[in-house]
Amino acid sequence: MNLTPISSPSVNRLITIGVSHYCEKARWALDWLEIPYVEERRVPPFHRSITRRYGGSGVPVLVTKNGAYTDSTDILHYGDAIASNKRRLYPADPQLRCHVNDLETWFDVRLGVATRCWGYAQVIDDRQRIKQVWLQQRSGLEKLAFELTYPYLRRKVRDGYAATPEGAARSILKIQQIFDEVGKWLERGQSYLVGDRFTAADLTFAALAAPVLFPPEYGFQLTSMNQLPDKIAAIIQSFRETTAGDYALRIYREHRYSPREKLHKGQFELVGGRR
Ligand SMILES: N[C@@H](CCC(=O)N[C@@H](CS)C(=O)NCC(=O)O)C(=O)O
Repeated sequence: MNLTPISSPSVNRLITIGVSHYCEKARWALDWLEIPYVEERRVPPFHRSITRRYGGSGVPVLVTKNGAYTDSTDILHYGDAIASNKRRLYPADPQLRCHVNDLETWFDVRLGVATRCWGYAQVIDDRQRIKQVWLQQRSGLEKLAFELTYPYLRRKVRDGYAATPEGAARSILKIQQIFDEVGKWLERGQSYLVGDRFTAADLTFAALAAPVLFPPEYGFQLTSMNQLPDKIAAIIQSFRETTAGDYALRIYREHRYSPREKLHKGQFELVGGRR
């Protein structure tokens, strides 16, 4: 686990790129565990001037009074260890815990990388659409910096994430394989991936699958389905209709916001007090 000592902030700070699904994973976990934090959204590549201060490069980074966590999995483990509510993301049983850890790593390394590649391949060459994705509610200065650096950013994303038509085609196959595998487990009749309750494995699958599902409860405003180009909407619809896609959307509906937050936000119904 990466933990960088720092001077103590009065409130936890979550540094993110708002749209990032790894950031969504961390944001969801903190919401679920009811750990207070303030999200600080940055526009790439300007997040780096902050994340580097804490010993990381990418996002999410969680800055706490105990130090800074520079990886989503570390953030989940930290949150789980300090949460005062009873909603643990990792089972106490060593065998189940080990299974959750293995699935989380698999989704982090395979699914998250593939869905990001596919997602960026759809938008990175379209200056207006990438602006909608990156510049929501950002300052004039960041908008100006984006305009000046877009050609550089575009190249970085294309090269760094293989976000090209060929990369996207390869990624779709990988995503389908993972969805098929997860679908097979679920078709045995289980409601969750490990044991009989919601864990970090379910959260990670749903968050990292989000770029091909567009869940309405995603913790950052995504383009609505009817504003997406038909070709992209059709791909998303086909993933939504799979067993694994349907399960991830249910996990979002039932577990993305705590009942208290649902009431507070006023826009989500309380689902029978179910966690
Ligand atoms: N394994 C890392 C992956 C995080 C990651 O890939 N973050 C991307 C955003 S999706 C990022 O920060 N990219 C910009 C950069 O690396 O500077 C985690 O789970 O936190």
